[in-house]
Amino acid sequence: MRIIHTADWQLTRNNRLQDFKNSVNQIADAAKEYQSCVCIAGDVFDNSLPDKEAETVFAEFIANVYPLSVFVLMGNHDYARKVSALTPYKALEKENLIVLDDVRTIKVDINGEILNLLSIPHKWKRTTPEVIDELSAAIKTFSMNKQNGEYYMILGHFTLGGLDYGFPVDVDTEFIVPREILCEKDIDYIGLGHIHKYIHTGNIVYPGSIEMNNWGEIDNEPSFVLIDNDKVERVKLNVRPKYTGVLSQAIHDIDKIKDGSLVRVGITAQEGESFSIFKNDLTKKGCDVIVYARDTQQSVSIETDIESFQGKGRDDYISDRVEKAPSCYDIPYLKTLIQNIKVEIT
Ligand SMILES: [Mn+2]
Repeated sequence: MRIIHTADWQLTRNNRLQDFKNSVNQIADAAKEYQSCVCIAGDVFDNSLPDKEAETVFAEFIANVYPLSVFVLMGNHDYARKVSALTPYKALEKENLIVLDDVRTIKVDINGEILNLLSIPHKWKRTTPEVIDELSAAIKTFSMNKQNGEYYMILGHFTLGGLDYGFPVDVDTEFIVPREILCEKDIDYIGLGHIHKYIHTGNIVYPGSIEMNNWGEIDNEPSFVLIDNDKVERVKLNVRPKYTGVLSQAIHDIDKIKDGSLVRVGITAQEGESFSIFKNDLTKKGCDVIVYARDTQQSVSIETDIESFQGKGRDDYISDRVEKAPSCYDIPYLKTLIQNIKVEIT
């Protein structure tokens, strides 16, 4: 039984969709090479109303790997109460595209081997005792009915309780599943999504996202997982290099910045001229450059890399970010800072 486990594609129309598509293509190539099915553990789309560009990447992937089976689970980004991002795909009733938007078990024949899947989509905004009871019962039933020689896998999109993720988990707003209910010993593989970095503990795996979604993820190397019977292998994706730093440091690091990198630079209102020269150098190296506005005195930074956000013009986006800045910031001051930087770099 060969299975590719991936998650958190978060496809959306932005200036980085090509990077994501590049990763999707590597997953398709691997699936075809290993003749494996593909399990996407949630958040294939960035939101419940995916744009045409994002849908095209996904639809092309399905066509590309045909007739290999693709199981796609609903995550919190795909989720909508009535019609989710996945509902139209479910309506297709395609044999090789199985949409999992509910807690249920399915049994499928994959090249003569039997795969049993229990799906746990992200339908709850937070953990309640009732939900945990429901899931616990479903997992128990699933593991108790085990047939010899068949493969048993849970595909889930949630935060697994009790792990140290390196960032705080808000228990009031996160859907957290306690590890104790997963019946780990009785399940062959527990394939999760939602946490954007590779985590492998026991037979529980988060494969990580397929590209960096935001700059907080710069150190998470994107990957997917290839399961070949008992063997579980992490496969790192070949993604473009990234660099982030304030302008003075970035200028110092110019030789370290690899060709074709995505580069993010923090600049102050006074640095416009040196930034222009630096940006020119980077462009020659085939890099894409985005900036964020910063101010040394107030240690303020406002993202201005708005090309990566859909549906809003650059200036609207920046104004919006400034308006919504935490109240500890001096809003009129921020406006002036942004305005100065815009004048400096355009
Ligand atoms: Mn998620």
